[in-house]
Amino acid sequence: MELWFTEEHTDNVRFTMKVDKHIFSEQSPFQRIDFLDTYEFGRVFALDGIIMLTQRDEFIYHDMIVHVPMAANPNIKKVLVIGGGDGGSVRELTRYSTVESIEMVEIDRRVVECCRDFLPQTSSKLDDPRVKLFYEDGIKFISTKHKEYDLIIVDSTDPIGPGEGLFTEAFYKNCFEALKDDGILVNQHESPYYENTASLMKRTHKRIKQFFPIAKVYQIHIPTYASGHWLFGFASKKYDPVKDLDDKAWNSLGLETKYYNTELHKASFALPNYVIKMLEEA
Ligand code: AAT
Repeated sequence: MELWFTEEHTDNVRFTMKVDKHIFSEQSPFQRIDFLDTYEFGRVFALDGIIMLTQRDEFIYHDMIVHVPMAANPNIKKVLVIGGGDGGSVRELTRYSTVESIEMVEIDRRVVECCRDFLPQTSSKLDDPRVKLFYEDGIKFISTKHKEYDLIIVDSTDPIGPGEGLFTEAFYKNCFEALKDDGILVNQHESPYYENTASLMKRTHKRIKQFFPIAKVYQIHIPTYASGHWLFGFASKKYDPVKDLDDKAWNSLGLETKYYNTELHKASFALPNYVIKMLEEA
């Protein structure tokens, strides 16, 4: 018998992939955790039936959530990752010898434990000596911080379930407080394409731009996320992600990346007209 995994992208659209093997399922105190091996995308990690990452296309997400801010300010030393329990963002951050401290706040300890068991591809650098793990709600964690971080990466689930508070005004205000005077906030910013996520992405932009003098979005192409067209937010107190990009400085680091390059960095901030309009209306 054939086994297929289906995610509902909208009430009228479904995305289905053929499963080679069911690996693991568990209901944690926060969410349902699943790991599956698929023919096309390798190992798939899902929370509450929504794909968080797949082995084949996670490089796109993690390259772009990390290397874009790191190239915009080469002096980033202290980083906070909120969510991201699979370890993919941390893995990319550890490649910079200039980064001195990486704190990761993941609400669900079981996500980290399961990814250590079933996803070494992303979790392998969680034991780097610069990394400190906290199993707490990121919303609460950030509320007591003041001018501590050069970069905050919000690598979160969608705003349904435990990730909901990571998309609120109060949370973005606290991120602003927690960042140094030249700090950068990058966040998972939903998709502009289908109405269900487009409304979330507009609302998110509206909330972030209230607090940050520079608030932009940039795009990535992820085959396994709804519509394949996804956005990250880049909010900053000082650095403009395109004008302040020092191509030469980043390229001289000699980091090998499968998706990111400095030309794509600039190009990813060029948006389709319908997305520009949505952001203007937000
Ligand atoms: N690296 C890509 C994977 C993710 S997973 C996002 C993580 O955020 C999950 O492990 C979840 O447990 C954690 N999380 C959710 N809410 C909170 C919170 N309040 N505090 C800390 N961690 C939290 C991102 C996938 C994006 C999917 C887009 N469709």
